[in-house]
Amino acid sequence: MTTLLDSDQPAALEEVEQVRRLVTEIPGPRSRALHEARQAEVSSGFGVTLPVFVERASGGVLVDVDGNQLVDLASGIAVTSIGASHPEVARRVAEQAAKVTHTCFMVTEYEGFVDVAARLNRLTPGDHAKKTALFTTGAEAVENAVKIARAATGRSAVVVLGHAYHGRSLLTMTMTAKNLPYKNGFGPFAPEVYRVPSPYPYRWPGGAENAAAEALAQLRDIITTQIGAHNVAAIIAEPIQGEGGFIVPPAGYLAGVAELAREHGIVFVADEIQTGLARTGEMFAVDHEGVVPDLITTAKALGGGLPLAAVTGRAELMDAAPVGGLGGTYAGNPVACAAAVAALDVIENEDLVGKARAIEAVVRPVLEDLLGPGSVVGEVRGRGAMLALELVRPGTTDPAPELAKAVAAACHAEGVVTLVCGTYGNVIRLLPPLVIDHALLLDGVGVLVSAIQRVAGAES
Ligand code: PLZ
Repeated sequence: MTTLLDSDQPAALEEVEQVRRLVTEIPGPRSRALHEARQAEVSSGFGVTLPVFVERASGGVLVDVDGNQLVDLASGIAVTSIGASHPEVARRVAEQAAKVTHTCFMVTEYEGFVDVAARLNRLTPGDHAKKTALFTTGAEAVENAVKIARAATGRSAVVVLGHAYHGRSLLTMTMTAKNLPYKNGFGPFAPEVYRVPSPYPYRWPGGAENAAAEALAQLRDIITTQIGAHNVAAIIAEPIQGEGGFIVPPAGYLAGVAELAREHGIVFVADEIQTGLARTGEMFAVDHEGVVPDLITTAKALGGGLPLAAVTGRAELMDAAPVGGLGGTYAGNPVACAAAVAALDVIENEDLVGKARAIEAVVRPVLEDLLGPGSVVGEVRGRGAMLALELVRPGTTDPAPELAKAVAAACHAEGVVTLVCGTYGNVIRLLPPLVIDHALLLDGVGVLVSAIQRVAGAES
């Protein structure tokens, strides 16, 4: 029998030509049949952006069961930053799985867990002493950051932003801003979660240029007069808001939050689950502003496609929970840790920070060409390989979610996987693998641009 380890050219490692190629309509007949079968077996609570069944993937291409090759501008929501099924991840996962798949780190230890922790302690901003705790999903990392902040401060209140997304568990959906589809019908919610306005420059009532100062004044006011600063354990913010619409905070906002937190002994947590590990053209999005959070949550790109999440931060905070207070059966699973070591090697050795910047340099001008008076594109924003277009009714800032839906559907029909996000459902976001071939990237973006032009034409 041939295994992945002793074959010269294992199927999973075969190169997929980095081109878009459609051989059927999208979704094709086999995908449609499988999707129908799925309807009978799988909870309809799971939505799907594009009902295509993927058989394999490589770099920036997804190959479906009908043999179509799709351009991946989503990376499974910012996960496969190093490219889909990276050969180095496949190799180390196979090696690790052949040795030991699971012990539970709380029962007996293994090196991979410590290796990943050490890498994150070194990579994250700040030269203070740091420690890391590993978990499985992003929501768990956020929950544990809150537990750690509460244990360290002896306080209970948690401050989050408008447009925030932090997960789907009880605490993290409470922290998430948007009702539908994340919260509706799932309450009652967790107590002691307080929301402050997010400085959304494009939509800030006082104008983008005043957003940072005014939002900071509101944050200070709410914390001191409504909650009581002495009751606040943590302020948690995504340094670029992801699901909420790729909202880049105005310059100075994050630094102001960090300063306010320091002033009052509040733990400042940066949720870098979507933005972290090279995605935005810095190793962490807070690095764009030189801000050093007390705790940072990571997941997604960390595991190179396997489920792994982390909380990294000041050693004295990370040690505040009692022994046995943190953990989980699968937390920091050895196979996921092996994948993470491979992913971190690729991120560091292949200059994925530089690659994210190169993607912005190539894509941003193409997207900005769509701006102008009367355009359906109200704003182009984001950083690095986390870029987005906010679609509006021409001549206004009124959100146009149905246009975003139509544009995404047109892209999907032509084999380009794009995602919609935003509180108003009107933002098209691009999250390509950072290693994507530029010809493939421009092909995908070209399809997006013509879809927008078509939809805009129909609109006017
Ligand atoms: N924090 C900033 O972006 C996950 C959500 C997909 P999990 N974003 C994708 C969906 O609709 O469920 C995310 C994030 C930020 C936390 C999370 C949660 O990470 O691994 O999905 O739990």
